[in-house]
Amino acid sequence: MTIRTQVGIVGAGPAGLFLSHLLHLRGIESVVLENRSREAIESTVRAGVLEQGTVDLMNATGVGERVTREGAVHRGIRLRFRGRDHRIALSELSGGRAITLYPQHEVIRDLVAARLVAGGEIRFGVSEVAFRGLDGDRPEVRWLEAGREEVLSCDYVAGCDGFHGVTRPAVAAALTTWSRSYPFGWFGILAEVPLLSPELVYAHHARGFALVSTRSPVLQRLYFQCDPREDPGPWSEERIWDELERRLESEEGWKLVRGPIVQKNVVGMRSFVAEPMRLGRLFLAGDAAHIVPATGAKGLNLAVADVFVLSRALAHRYATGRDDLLDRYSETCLRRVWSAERFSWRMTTLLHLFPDDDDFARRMRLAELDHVVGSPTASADLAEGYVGRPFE
Ligand code: RFL
Ligand code: PHB
Repeated sequence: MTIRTQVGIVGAGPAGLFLSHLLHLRGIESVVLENRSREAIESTVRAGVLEQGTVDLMNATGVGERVTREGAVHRGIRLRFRGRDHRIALSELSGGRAITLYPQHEVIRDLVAARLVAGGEIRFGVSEVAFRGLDGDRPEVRWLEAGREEVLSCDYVAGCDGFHGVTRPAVAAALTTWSRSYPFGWFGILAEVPLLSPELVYAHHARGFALVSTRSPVLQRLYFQCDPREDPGPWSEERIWDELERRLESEEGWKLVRGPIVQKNVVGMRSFVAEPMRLGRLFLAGDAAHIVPATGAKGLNLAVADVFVLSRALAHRYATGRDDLLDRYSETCLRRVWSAERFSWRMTTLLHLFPDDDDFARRMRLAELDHVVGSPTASADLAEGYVGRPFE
């Protein structure tokens, strides 16, 4: 069966769902194809930090009610090293901007609900997504659903299917890529304990990096640097808490509170960019086109910034028949992408231990940290990168 739409979107992550929502608000039809179930995408734990630009866009487009009510606005972060905390006053140093702690799967729930209420079409549980005619005027997306082959005939295709999706590989021959795998991963846990800190704590310790984040007043998210191949299975709760306690040690009376660990996993740390982000009528957006290590908390925010640019360019094309904004899509997005790549790489190298560090490298990292918290200019530079630039 062939379905006709204006924009075919592969992937119902933040990029795909936000794109579909933004296009709808501009009167453009889309169909979203997602290989997982609605339950799966609405419960997978990933990001937590939303930039002000992301929250502003949610509010401006009618999906900001819950993030405004339930999200926690943070106006600073703490860098902890040599057992002491140093506050980076994000808002004071960035002209009043702030970050909001609100789980990614709640953003997904808000967007899915908004799309379905507006009559939007999201096909869950599809498989074998493939493309035809991506370099022509009428690209097609084909897939299997409940054992049947379906075809979407569209004007444009958006590849929003994340780093492990099928869209980027389908055009790989035309792309130039840059990447770096870091020699460590993050061991992440969700724990049922009360708030551990009023602001996020990024800790640099001789045993490696650790991070205290939050999901709600009763559920906390913590991470510590580990071997990228670490198997979280054998780690007992006690061993996890012992490791976190060591790395988060404080001379200032801060105490780690232990409690039940309800989830644990290990994620890799990678930087990756594919250029260009547009090939004919195919547009790549979000993790399908670029990955940042999680230290800078930028991935979801970059995905939203991409589709903001794309929705505006498509709306301009449909309204005027002109291609100029679509022609500039890749270049416009890549400026922000490379800036976020630089920031995330810098935060990662500043805070982690690298296996080949010698004593001098370790000492230099401490000198860098002293510089970042001691120099108002360096603190402001970090704050500006962390809160992110407005989307416009
Ligand atoms: P996603 O979220 O991966 O969504 C892609 C969707 O496409 C589907 N899919 C397919 N559908 C159909 N056919 C196929 N062949 C398909 N293949 C895949 C997938 O099922 C999925 O639903 O990509 P998107 O939309 O580009 O969004 C990117 C963000 O999810 C990602 O950048 C962030 O999670 C990164 N990230 C963070 N970003 C932030 O901005 N702030 C943070 O605080 C933050 N913390 C994090 C993070 C990522 C982490 N992990 C798990 C790597 C913390 C962690 C631990
Ligand atoms: C998170 O809460 O998951 C989180 C917070 C800060 C980061 C990365 C992830 O830098």
